[in-house]
Amino acid sequence: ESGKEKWPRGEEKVWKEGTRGVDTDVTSITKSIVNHVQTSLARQAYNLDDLGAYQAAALSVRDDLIVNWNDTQLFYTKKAPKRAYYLSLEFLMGRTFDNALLNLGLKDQYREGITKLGFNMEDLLEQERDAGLGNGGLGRLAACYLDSSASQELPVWGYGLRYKYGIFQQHISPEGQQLEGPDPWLESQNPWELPRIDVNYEVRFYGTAERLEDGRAIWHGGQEVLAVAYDVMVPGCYTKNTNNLRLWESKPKRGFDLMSFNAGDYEHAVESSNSAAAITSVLYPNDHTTCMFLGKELRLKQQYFWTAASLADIVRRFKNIGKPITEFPDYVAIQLNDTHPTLAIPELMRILVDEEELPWGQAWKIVTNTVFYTNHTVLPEALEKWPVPLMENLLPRHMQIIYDINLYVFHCHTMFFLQAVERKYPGDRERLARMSLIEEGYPKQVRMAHLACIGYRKVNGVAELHSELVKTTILKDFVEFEGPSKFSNVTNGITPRRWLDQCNPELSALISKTLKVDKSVWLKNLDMLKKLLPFAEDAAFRKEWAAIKQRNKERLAHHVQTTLGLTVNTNAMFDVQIKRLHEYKRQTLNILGVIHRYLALKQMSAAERKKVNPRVVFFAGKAAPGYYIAKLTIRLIVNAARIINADPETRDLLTVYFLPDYSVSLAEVLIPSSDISQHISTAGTEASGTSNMKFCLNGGLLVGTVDGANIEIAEAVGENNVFFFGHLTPAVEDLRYQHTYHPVPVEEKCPALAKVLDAVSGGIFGDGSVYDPLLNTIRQGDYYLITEDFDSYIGALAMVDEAYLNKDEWIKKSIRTTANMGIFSSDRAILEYAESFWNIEPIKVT
Ligand code: B1H
Repeated sequence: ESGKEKWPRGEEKVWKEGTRGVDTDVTSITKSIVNHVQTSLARQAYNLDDLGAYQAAALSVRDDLIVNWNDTQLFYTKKAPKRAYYLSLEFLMGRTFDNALLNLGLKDQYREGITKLGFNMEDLLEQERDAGLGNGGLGRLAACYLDSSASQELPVWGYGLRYKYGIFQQHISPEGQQLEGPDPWLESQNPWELPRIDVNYEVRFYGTAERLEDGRAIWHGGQEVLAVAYDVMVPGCYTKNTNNLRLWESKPKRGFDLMSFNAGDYEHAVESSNSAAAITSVLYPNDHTTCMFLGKELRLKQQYFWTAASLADIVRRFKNIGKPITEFPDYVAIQLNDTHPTLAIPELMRILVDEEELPWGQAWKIVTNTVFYTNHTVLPEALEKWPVPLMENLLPRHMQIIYDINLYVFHCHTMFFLQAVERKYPGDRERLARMSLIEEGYPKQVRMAHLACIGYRKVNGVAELHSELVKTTILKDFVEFEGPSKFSNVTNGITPRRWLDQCNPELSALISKTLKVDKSVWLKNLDMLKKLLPFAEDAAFRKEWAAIKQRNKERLAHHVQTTLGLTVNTNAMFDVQIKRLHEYKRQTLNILGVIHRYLALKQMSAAERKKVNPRVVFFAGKAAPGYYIAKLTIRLIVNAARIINADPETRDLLTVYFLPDYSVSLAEVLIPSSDISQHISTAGTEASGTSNMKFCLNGGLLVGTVDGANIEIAEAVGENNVFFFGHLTPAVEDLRYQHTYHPVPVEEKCPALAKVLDAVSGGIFGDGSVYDPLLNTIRQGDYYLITEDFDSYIGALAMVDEAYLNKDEWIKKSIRTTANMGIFSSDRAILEYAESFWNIEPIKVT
């Protein structure tokens, strides 16, 4: 008897008989779908459309996920291992249905069942709306890491916000202007989440913090808001392990503020319930642009609401284990995705000091052993700073704690922070001012990255070059002060499940067939792709490889035809740049290069044109709604495309498309079709980039600057398989200095570019003056060094054309690129976090 657990309730046999498993045969699957059509949707075969069929099929898959999710959570609770929590304000999940089917290994069975029910799988997949709860790379990285954690059977949960509106929908006006529309993605039911009304916490804002004699404080008054949990199931690939992404929704604590209701102030009562709901209403679409923090109280509210609810939940789950609070770091690791959740530091201090009544030093030790910080950018405008008056008003207790950390924290458990700095660098007032958590000024501001840097156990960048830059630029003082051991690198990764198996099923099948290995194996051991290398020499294999690329191009062309009504030349080279619009990413360089090509084509004789390699250039990406220059770049692309595509002399050789409303799902169609993709940021500005990895994994070649993860990709695939150009990072600072203090006119610096600028200003794409503000950023100052890199950029594209002439060699390059991309699997990245930071281990759910 002993050792065997007691059944908790009722008759064990009856419970066991009632337990549902995962349906794996086609008959059970169709039965389950029909059942959902009839009971969950209350519909029949007579009145079922694609959307209804998708919903029923999704509910059926959801049942399977819930079975695995439930078993996983019970298993984790019983084993009580150390867990890691990934706090991210963004999770750019995209669609779930296809991913879940593939990870469960049920796609073929579902396809058969759906066909039998008279529907088409591809049509149903198109019914799902993207979960667009992120801006770009940072949010998609979080989603890839969740997939990898589950697939590698790591006990990791994500924490984020359940925005009612995801990233805005982008429309393009007839004039070529970006217009923003809301993204009410929850309007049709979301089958992938479980509302957990019973899991909720109260979160306080405003009020007053009264210090007590013993160092604690009482925070009272103000406004209380309720955080309610919604759990999103995250299935691992070919494993039962199904992790959890917990998203918080804000609700008024009481539907109405009864006091003001009784006082006859109905309007105010309704207002308070509105403002509570507003917290998780909409994702901020600003990416890393300026003015992110100016007066954005709601954004700070989002950040605190989410960190407070998440920490309360983490502490509660830890307490259930029954260990003393001092052992918190042995059971919990918290990874902060950028500085957005830095309030976790003062909040955990508040919990430990004010609620758990620990002495300050002990609390600080726990915090600094639990929390890890990933930096994603060195662009100065993206470093978070919050005005002290705003913070003092909204979070009075946290402001006290931040001041205390600055002045009184026992740094390295021996000294106060600023005092320690002072002792190490006597009399160096400037350094003290530079390092302080508070930036002097009107108003004073809290520097979140500095708080992150002293409150965290490890700080990492996201690619080798970027991690070096973090150490030598923005956090230099801290590295000098503490030594380099706290600062490290984990190069980003991408999940090969979505970014190869799901988006490029034919290539995935070819790889399995060629390696004679089931995809469930190589998709989780991506280094096995290396075994493709010898097949680059195999002509039959190359033929299959090229045919798949061609069919992927046709799939994209079909998509463009059906969504935009445009016909794409699939005999051309496909050249793709898809990412947020930002000056540092230099879409402007790309479009000016396109115009340069167009002008050159116009100059050619018919005979010369015959030798030209046809090219189709795709752009997609959103601009922050307030980012004027980025929006103007879109306008230039759209209007240039209109003229170029309509030119009968050149249109067989060059066409340009701006595909509106870029999303994860659109990326899944674009990426497998590319021959080349462009990652052309000014050296030292793109921390990593992750789409570069996705293109290369799918056998697209990279055109890029020596920046971010491009460098490591080139190391992995061989420099002869990438097209590099442009100045290197160490030159950038000097060049900028020259442009500011010894400017040379574009006509002299880069005549080829000057001609292009003149053509645009001269009006070949309509009123040229419209683009003056954009072109002037190049003519004057040229902060992102377009004039410096233009000639070598055009040179790199010429090398691309030349290399493409030899189709056989080109395909070899493509195969070798894919074969060497294994290390960019997010499985590798997440295991690095697990082993070197979090100290957690895989546990397989049985
Ligand atoms: C990245 C951001 C970012 N870096 C602030 N920083 C945001 C900053 O809304 N905000 O406040 C949103 C996003 N995003 C990207 O992270 C880098 O630019 C990429 O180079 C990198 O690949 C990606 C993932 O590490």
